[in-house]
Amino acid sequence: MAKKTYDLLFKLLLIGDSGVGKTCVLFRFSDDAFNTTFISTIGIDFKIKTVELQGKKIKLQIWDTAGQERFHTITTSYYRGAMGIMLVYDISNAKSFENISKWLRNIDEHANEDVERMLLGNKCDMEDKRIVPKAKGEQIAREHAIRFFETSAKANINIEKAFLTLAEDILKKTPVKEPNSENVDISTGGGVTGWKTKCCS
Ligand SMILES: Nc1nc2c(ncn2[C@@H]2O[C@H](COP(=O)(O)OP(=O)(O)OP(=O)(O)O)[C@@H](O)[C@H]2O)c(=O)[nH]1
Ligand SMILES: *[C@@H]1O[C@H](CO)[C@@H](O)[C@H](O)[C@H]1NC(C)=O
Ligand SMILES: [Mg+2]
Repeated sequence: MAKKTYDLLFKLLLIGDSGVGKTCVLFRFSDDAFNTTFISTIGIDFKIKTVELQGKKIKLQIWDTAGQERFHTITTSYYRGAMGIMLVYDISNAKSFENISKWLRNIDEHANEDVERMLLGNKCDMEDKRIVPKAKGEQIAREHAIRFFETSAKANINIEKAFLTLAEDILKKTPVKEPNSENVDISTGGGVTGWKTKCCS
């Protein structure tokens, strides 16, 4: 049997208004690149990136949703499977920040109760165009007891840190499994071989 190339699979989701930079944030993380052309996401897309945390190879499957209202039905159907959700606004766009409370309600309605949430104020490279003070972002994050970073996909600020922190927070909540069982598929709970004999004797 072929060995798996990772120990855990985490499913993450990016949400927020159209144009705040969700696709760029993900592209910076997955390909370390940036594009100034705005190509609005149609429906949903995803990228894969494997990271190593606490000696574990963690495969991140990151779903990038379209912010446009007309895709709402399809995008909200992806909330349920997410273990972590990044909620993004644009520090130069007041409306995208006002809409954060709407997106938080969407999470409450459609995601798992124990989903790990994170707030990102993106485009922090545009200090001259800033409308939303950093303190406002910090405040709403505090009110909802979630983490907050200001990021820039363009200038590569806090992008990797945000993803790794979210993955780490999910890892902290993940039950610890028997070590030294590299042939055991611990990501799905299905097709498990040898787990019972190792764990419960
Ligand atoms: N200055 C600056 N521009 C950015 C940044 N991130 C994204 N942009 C620009 O913002 C525009 C929108 O970025 P996207 O990533 O496509 O936005 P989105 O949130 O995926 O939009 P939808 O797919 O429609 O929901 C593009 O023109 C990007 O180049 C950033 O960190 N700084
Ligand atoms: C904020 O949400 C409203 C209602 O869903 C939507 O019509 C509007 O386009 C959103 N704002 C932005 C900047 O996308
Ligand atoms: Mg997009």
